[in-house]
Order: sequence, then C-alpha cells, then structure tokens
Amino acid sequence: MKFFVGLGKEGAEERLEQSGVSRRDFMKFCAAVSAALGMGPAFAPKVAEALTAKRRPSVVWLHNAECTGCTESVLRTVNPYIGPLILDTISLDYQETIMAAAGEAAEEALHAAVNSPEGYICVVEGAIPTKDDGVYGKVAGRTMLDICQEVVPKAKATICIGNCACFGGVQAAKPNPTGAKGVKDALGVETINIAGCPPNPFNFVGAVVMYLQGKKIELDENNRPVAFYGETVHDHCPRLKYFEQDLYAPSFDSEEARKGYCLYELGCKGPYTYNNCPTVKFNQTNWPVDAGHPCLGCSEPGFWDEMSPFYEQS
Ligand code: FSX
Ligand code: SF4
Ligand code: F3S
Repeated sequence: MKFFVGLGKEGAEERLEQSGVSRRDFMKFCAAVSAALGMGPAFAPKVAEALTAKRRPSVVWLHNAECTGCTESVLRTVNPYIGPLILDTISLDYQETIMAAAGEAAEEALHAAVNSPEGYICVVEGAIPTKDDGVYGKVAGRTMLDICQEVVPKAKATICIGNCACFGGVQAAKPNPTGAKGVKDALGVETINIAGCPPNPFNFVGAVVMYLQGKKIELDENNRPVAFYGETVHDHCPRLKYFEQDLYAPSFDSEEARKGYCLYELGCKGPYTYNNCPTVKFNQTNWPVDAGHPCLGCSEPGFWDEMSPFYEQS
C-alpha cells in the first residue's frame, strides 16, 4: 500500500525529480551525508547508490510519547528537502503523522508491513509509557507498549529517532508519572540510537545509508553511532578558543556574549555532550551555540533531569 504521491515511475532519479529534488541537489545532499559520516566527497556516489537502490526497504515508523519534533525536523530539512528524498528511498509503509490512511486502513497497513515476508526496519519516535501496563499512551485502542512489544522485536533493525525513544527524554523527567522509558530500556532490545531533541536529520539519514550498505554500525556504550556521536559538542565549538582563555559571557545581553565568548557560565553542557552539531549543523545553516544559546545536552541519556537547571553552570 502506498500513501505518497509521485512514486509512480520506477527509476529513483525520476521519482526524486517528480518530488522536486534535482540530480544536482541530490548529489549535494549525498556529499553532506558523506561529510556527516566522516567521509570525504569521494564517498558521495556510494551514498547515492545506497539511497537509489532498486529494492526499497519497508519501514514501519512508530510514534510514542513525544512532541513529533523528530518527524518535523526530517520533513522541514531543505537544500534539498529530505522529506521527499527519504520518503522515496524507503518504502514508508506506516507513519501516523504523514500517512493518508486513517482508522482501519492504517491498522491494516501496519499489519501488512509487520507480516510481510520481506521484513521491515522499525523507526521508533518517542518514549514508551510503561506504568500500569502502559495505559497512559494508546493508539487505536492499544497501548504503545503493546504495539512496540509486537512490532519492535520482529524488525530487522530498530532505529530510535530522538532522545525520547533512545533514553526517555522529557517524558521520563521527574516525577515521570507514566513510567516512560527509552525503547532499549522498556523492551530489552538492541537499538541504533540517533539521539538529540530533535536529532539532526543527517544523522538519521546517515544511519539509514550505513544500514543499506550492509555496514556494521559501530555504536558507543549508549548505542549511538560513533560516526556521529564520537566527539563532544565542545571539541569542535567555535567558542572553544574563548573557553581556553577563560573568557566567558556573564549574561546573554552582555558585550562578551556579543563578542562570541564561551557560554559555559550560562549553563552550556557542550563539554560532556556527544553530538556533531558544530560540524553538521541543522539545515547546514546553524546550531544552538552559534545562535547564542548554550548546549542543553539534548543527545545524552538523562537529558532532562541530569542536564537541568539548563542556565546554570554545572
Ligand atoms: Fe522527543 Fe521527538 Fe525531543 Fe520532540 O518526537 S527527542 S520531545 S524534539 O520530537 O521525540
Ligand atoms: Fe564548550 Fe559550550 Fe563554551 Fe562552546 S560554548 S566552548 S561548547 S562550553
Ligand atoms: Fe542538542 Fe547541544 Fe546540539 S542541545 S542540538 S546537542 S548543541
């Protein structure tokens, strides 16, 4: 079953062009994904090859307790629009936010994808409420816990998109009344964690590319791909030169802040937050610290409680 327009032609490039992605834009995008993967421009054709392979993997994308910012960040990415690109690369057979089907038709789509002999990749967005048998989060009359228990363990691979699915996120903040947990914790399964609140969509696409290439994805102790989460935000921060000279902005409206001094005294968690924001940037344009805001540590386990208070030096 297909939910998206513009998927009629067989060739991947034609499909992309129909969706408004030119070959030039596509190759630019592949070069950016290569860079996010820590590879040079020579790797871009390999990325293109993986993304335009004839057999498109079936993907079931589950939503749990979250704000849907992860889906939004994928859909709102421009130059080129990742939305059409990723939707054309994978066969997104179930995604509650953007699928046209509703009600029973949607449930049938989920059932068909999960029981297909070809198998599927599961993308999970959001934490799973586990308290009182998961009664605090339901879709179509079933608890999110029940749906995830059925769908996730049978998947060929599970990619958690966002801090909530990886580690519980804001839902798991004290007092965590719904017993919200990340997927690995709630179900005891291994996951590929694309952390961040929201994560950079390039890290998500990069993980999909590595999976499509059949590469072993090296993960850190929090199941995050080392390619994207191997270094701290601080390691590549343009304000590092000020940190090293002990030059800190004392307030957001200070002259020092205007000069670009380090935001550590304003609560920046960059020194112990693993993510590639300074090098990959959002929409290849900007990221929190360059926009004058401290890093909140959104890609770490324990974000929210362990990273707050956000605006105090820790
Ligand atoms: Fe969580 Fe994603 Fe933060 Fe929101 O859905 S990682 S609250 S940006 O969107 O799950
Ligand atoms: Fe490190 Fe944050 Fe200062 Fe950048 S602003 S140098 S990440 S402490
Ligand atoms: Fe998150 Fe810090 Fe990057 S708050 S988006 S990891 S700069």
